[in-house]
Amino acid sequence: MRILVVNPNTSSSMTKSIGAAARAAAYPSTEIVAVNPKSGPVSIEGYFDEAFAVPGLLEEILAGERAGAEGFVIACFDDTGLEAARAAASGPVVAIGEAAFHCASLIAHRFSVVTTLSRSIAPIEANLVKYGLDRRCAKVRACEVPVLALEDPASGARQKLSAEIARALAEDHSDAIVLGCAGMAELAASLAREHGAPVIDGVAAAVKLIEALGALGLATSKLGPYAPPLPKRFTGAFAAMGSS
Ligand code: 5HY
Repeated sequence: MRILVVNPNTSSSMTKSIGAAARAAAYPSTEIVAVNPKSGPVSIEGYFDEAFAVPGLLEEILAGERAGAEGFVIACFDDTGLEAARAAASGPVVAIGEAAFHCASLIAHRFSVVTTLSRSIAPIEANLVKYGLDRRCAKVRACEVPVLALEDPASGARQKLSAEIARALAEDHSDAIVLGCAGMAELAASLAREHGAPVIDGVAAAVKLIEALGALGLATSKLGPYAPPLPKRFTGAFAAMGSS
């Protein structure tokens, strides 16, 4: 199976670490192709960045579809452009937030999410309500580490993240932790050992769910809101996205 993993921000170094985490989780027979758009924000922190990341994400999804990708992972924790991507692609599309929430709810009574900055909390809380999983989430917290600081070992990011996880386990009565950023993927295993609790990374969770859907022969239903976009003219900067 070929899975396209799209990092919706334009940080190629982050795409590299996300691709590595996806390959580490995938079956050997699964081909992982990790990409990011050329245009858009270098990191996504809040609604404004998210809005500008969507067109680039959809361009990558459509290019992946033309290149034969059979499954798609949206590797940004606010599940950037998920519904539009499901309309655009024929194969299954799973976003890392949704994947992590579902996996957490299968192995824990309640989970806490630890994301980057406070401005990222509201979009995540809105997604939990949209997915009907808000009752399983004890709290969405921020460790106040900017997304790109996660890549800098000298930033103290891991310590701040670990300290917020300790507070979540002590105060939220949750019995699992969900990492709230794709840039945290490679820290999941060591943080789980350190805290003696399940720590879930959405990148790995999404790859395994796409493989499972593939094995079940399931793809996005095209009977309802995820039906292919209607052919129409697009104008200006997005003229290429349209079809007559
Ligand atoms: C992410 N931003 O996973 C989100 C995390 C966040 O660029 N990749 C990003 O803070 O919303």
